[in-house]
Amino acid sequence: MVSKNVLELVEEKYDQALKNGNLIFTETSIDKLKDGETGMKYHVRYTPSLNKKPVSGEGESEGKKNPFENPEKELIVLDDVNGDSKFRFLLNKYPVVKNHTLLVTSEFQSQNSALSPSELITAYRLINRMDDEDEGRRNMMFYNSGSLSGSSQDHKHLQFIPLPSNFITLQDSLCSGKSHYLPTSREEPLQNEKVSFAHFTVPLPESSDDVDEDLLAMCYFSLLQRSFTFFQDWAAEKPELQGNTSYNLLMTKRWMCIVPRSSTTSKSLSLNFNATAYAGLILVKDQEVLDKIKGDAHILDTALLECGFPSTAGQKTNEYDY
Ligand code: B4P
Repeated sequence: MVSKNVLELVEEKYDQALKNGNLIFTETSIDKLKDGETGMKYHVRYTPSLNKKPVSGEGESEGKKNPFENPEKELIVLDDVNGDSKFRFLLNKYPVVKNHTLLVTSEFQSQNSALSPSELITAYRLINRMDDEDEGRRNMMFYNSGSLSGSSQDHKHLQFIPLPSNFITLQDSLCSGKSHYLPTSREEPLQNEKVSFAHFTVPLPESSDDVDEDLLAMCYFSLLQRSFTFFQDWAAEKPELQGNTSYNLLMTKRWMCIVPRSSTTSKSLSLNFNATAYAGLILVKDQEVLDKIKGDAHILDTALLECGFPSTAGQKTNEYDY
């Protein structure tokens, strides 16, 4: 069971690690933008200094090491999250937002593997413990899976970031006022009709008492199934990418969403996206790119589609079923 005071532990550990230089926080400036055509809101973070961060698997030996095999003890918040030696809970060493954390498997597992029911419920419980609705504190978990998902580490890790206060994500708007249901061929996952990229979303139950590992696993697999339809069609069109099943999973207490991915980088914008981008949280390291986005926020919708697949809003499952 996830300990009750986990948020306190995260904050204490974070302050200590920052003070002692075990964690490298990068300052960002933020522009709040809205795409007038789709209504999607964006928080665009700009940080030129992140260009200097070591790239995993390249260059120095530090970059090649698996950081989650023997994590730095100064970053460990919980060494054994559930008392079964399966998961550790760590601080992100290179955050751009305070209290960015990671749930990592204690033994190596591939970042390409599907999430287990126990990983899903552990992530949900962590969110539940760290959220405080009265104070407007909400967290989002994301899982970048597959080589085109924006992931840079192969060891299985789920990430948690506090959402900006009062920020309404694409998925929040979709799920507002909707009750939980499990997608079937009669009732499709939600997608915003104006947004161009596929983003299969389901509302989760209001009360955490109604959420268990079976419910989360059923939601996850029903959304994943929709994504696999694209990969199957793709095998015929782009045989070089056959077998690549990259996607982003995003989850808050209110919803779960899966975005199938076709590329890490938008060519039109020269910008990399991970899961956070599909909730409207964009990280930009280049001034020229930032200026373009500020000139017309709608170019983000096009760029996100380039790295995803076209939306199937309004189509029935049997029209595009796996
Ligand atoms: P991945 O899934 O592999 O990759 P990522 O989050 O896209 O981050 P990436 O490493 O590619 O960095 P980027 O410049 O895009 O996650 C690996 C995670 O492990 C990362 O969080 C990484 O920082 C962390 N990590 C690496 N070495 C570690 C170590 N020794 N100990 C503990 N953790 C370690 O982005 C830079 C940072 O900003 C990343 O932290 C990223 O997650 C975060 N970020 C990106 N977009 C963001 C957004 N829109 N809002 C807030 N944060 C964002």
